[in-house]
Amino acid sequence: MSTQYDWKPVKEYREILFESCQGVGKITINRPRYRNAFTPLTVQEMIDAIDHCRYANDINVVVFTGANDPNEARQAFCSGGDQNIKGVGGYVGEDGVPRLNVLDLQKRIRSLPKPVVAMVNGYAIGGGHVLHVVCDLTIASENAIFGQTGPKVGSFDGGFGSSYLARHVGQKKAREIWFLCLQYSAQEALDMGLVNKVVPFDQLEEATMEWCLIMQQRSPLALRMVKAGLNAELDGQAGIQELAGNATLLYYFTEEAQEGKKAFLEKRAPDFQQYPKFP
Ligand code: S0N
Repeated sequence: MSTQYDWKPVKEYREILFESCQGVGKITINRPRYRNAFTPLTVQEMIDAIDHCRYANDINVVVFTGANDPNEARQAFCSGGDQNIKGVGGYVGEDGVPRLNVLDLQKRIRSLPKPVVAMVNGYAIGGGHVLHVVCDLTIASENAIFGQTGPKVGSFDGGFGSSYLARHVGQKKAREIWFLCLQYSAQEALDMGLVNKVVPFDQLEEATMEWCLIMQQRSPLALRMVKAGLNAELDGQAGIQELAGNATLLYYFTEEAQEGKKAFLEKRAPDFQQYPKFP
């Protein structure tokens, strides 16, 4: 994909690219030879990059995408776990230990207090499909293709990959997607509410950046609270913990909260009654 943006490298990795431009952090799975299938290392690197985004004041929105092979007619966003290294107990890392660390990445995407956008430039299949499902927004190019393969290749994601998918497309459609393992065009994905927007391939990055820049004109705290609220509705106790944590953060900004701390340090009883109670 050609770019008109001045992407600057943030950190060097082996299997991903991590760049930023205009407040947007872009994480690109860089294994086009394997349709951007992920290994434990790819996932570990994505976790490291998204953790960086969490603390970086100059990154307000995160974009996930896949690298293109310019010699290939077909492009991929991500084709899920690398089947070459799937062993007993998970995907075997360079240390010889099998693991399923993509679940940790999913949790981080959902709990990042900043919007995360999947910029889907081709196949989003298997765990690669789940990756876009857990992102807050999905913008797809017209050539994008979506689908799960788990029951065809000996895996499944009964977590966010199923429950959150069903929240997007409904229970019947989610069961169809998982039980039949068919592939869906970008237009079909749009029609079923699986993606937010479909654009021509050569406009994908521009359309994604346009939305990223609009979101950066909105209140970051408001976006953070809305994301936590939308997550909490689905995530049970863990979701409530996130939402409540954000409420605590806001409470710390109040004089009422400051009074508690001040009274403790001044060795006196706190006077909480001096503060207004909002009906
Ligand atoms: C993406 C597809 C549809 C593209 O088809 P196309 O264009 O015909 O290309 P191919 O010729 O098939 O592929 C080109 C080369 O790339 C290799 N390749 C493609 N995908 C993978 C892959 N996932 N792993 C390893 N290699 C891959 C091809 O082999 C080919 O190489 P050469 O040239 O040497 O032949 C098509 O490629 C496709 O269907 N790919 C497989 C999709 C798939 O089944 N993915 C795995 C699904 N499972 C998961 O993702 C696990 C989910 C998961 O991680 C998880 C979730 C929850 C809980 C735990 C886990 C966990 O297991 O960790």
